Amino acid sequence: MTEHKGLQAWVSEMAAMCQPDNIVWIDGSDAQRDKLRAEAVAKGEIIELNQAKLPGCYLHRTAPNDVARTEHLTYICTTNKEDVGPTNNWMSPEEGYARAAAILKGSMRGRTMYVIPFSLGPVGSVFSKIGVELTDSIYVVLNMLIMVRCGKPVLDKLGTDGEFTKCLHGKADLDIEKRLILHFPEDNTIWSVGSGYGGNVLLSKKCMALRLGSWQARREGWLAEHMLILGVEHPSGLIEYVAAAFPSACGKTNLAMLVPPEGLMRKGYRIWTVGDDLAWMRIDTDGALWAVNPETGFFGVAPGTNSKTNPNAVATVRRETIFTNVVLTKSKTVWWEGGDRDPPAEGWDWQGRPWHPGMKDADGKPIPGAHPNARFTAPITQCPSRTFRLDHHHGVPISAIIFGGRRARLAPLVYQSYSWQHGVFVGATMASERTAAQVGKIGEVRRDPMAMLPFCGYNMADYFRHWLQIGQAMTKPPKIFHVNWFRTDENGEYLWPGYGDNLRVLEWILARCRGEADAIATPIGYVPTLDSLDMTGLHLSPAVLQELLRVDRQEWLEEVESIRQFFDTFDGRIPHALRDEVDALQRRLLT
Ligand code: GTP
Ligand code: SPV
Ligand code: MN
Repeated sequence: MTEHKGLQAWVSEMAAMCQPDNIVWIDGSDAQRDKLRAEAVAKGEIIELNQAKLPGCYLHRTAPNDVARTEHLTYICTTNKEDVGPTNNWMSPEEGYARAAAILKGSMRGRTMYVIPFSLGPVGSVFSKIGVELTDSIYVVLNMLIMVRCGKPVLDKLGTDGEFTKCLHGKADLDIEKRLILHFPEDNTIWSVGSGYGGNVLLSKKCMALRLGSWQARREGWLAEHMLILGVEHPSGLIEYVAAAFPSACGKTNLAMLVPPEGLMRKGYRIWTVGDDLAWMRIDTDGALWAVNPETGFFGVAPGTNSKTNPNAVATVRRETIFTNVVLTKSKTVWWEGGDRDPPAEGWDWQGRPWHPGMKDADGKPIPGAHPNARFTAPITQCPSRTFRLDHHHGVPISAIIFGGRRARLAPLVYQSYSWQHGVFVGATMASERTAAQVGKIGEVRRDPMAMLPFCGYNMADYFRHWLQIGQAMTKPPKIFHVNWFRTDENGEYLWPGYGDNLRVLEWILARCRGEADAIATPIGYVPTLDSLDMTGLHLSPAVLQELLRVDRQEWLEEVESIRQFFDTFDGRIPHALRDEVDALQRRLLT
């Protein structure tokens, strides 16, 4: 399939190590995909769902110990340890290759190795990067065919000597003791072994687009981010785009597919979904920031997805979708907690065990049918709100960058930074509170700068410096904002309705970018005046709105101390400009 000598040699070398029985090149055709589906069904790797109700849909179950990204087994392998900084696990390249090779050696005997050429971004665009993933999992192949552009057009573009990221994935024994997710930025290489879970094995996603992508972005002067991208169409027909970074499980998918609330829908607002997880952004010849979603599919959380919280997602997963770790019903349909219908009277849980609603474990706790991190993989082309600019080589122009976390207190509903430098400070110091579902003290603040804590592949102090430099290189930089949908009252109830109503906040943000909406200058940034948000059709008492927008000086002074401690973990490497911003914030809070 290719005349690329370097690619052929690498495939042979990896095959000599893993020793598969066969090698199959993925061409991206429907015919080959259908054959692989049938083979995976025959082998029990996926289960065919009710084709009358869910055409083209399949169910996959991962190993019970393999249901989420394993950050403690994820390493960046570089010559110098300081290059990866305090937020990454480090290993030397020699040790990384040796340890993974010991597990991979002969691990594909009796199996087939698939070769998947893929492009992140439209094939041939200025943004795009080519990767080739080798894997012994048909589930991975079927997911990749949805998530990224795959096959022959990519090989044609690669030609005889094009550059590509070498991605090797082997399931081996799916043993957590023999699982490693290794990144070699100096060799443009990723090796993942011992896992079958999405974020660990779809190597285009977090491994290439973000961990290696962030290295390439710094070197080449662009940004690789954990952000959704969406367009807001105004009643006038104008479409403006925003990119937003929220940590995992903080609502990127929801915001990306937002449905306008009744009042604003009637005025003529409409949302265009560009992406829900990744954004690659560059400065174009107009001096503005332009973004593409490097992917073509969603790998979204299933539990909690229903016609009220995310009708566009529900419509997207009706066909050609792979469900992972959800409930299987007797009629071969799927169900999850927080879904649309009542649970089935009986079925099989995510591990394939007989399950019925109300089952309790030995401690009397309800046994969920779907795993809390159960996911759907579906093509963006099936999303009713998808953008018409998916394949545009220049991407979309970004008017605003939004950072956000889950904070019961402190952060107001929305505020605007005073400058790009201040905005970088806001992103670098963003935090999200731990939920009961995570280990650690509930409510404790965990810093997750720019929602990239698990995904920035190099020293984050240098990453902040890179962001500052990008700001200086633009003549028309986006404005930077911070949002918080999760502020609560004294009873722990959310003060803001969220979901569709978040459009009211987006509208204020975009109006600020056009220099149109009113704001008050507070110590932390510009906050909306009480009457500057469009509340058509929403009845929220002025007292609640006031509370949502309140800036508490005492709480923020405590935050300043916590930010200083966080910066100290980077051994003096934090850019001076950001230290200046902490000082300036403190000064504004004290005057
Ligand atoms: P990854 O795919 O893991 O990167 O995460 P994501 O950011 O796409 O997260 P997702 O959209 O799956 O997060 C969903 C969670 O956020 C659920 O718990 C939702 O209930 C919650 N959520 C989303 N939007 C809102 C909102 O506007 N208000 C409130 N209160 N909760 C929200
Ligand atoms: C996340 O955890 O942020 C995800 C899912 O989007 S995964 O692809 O597994 O990283
Ligand atoms: Mn994510």
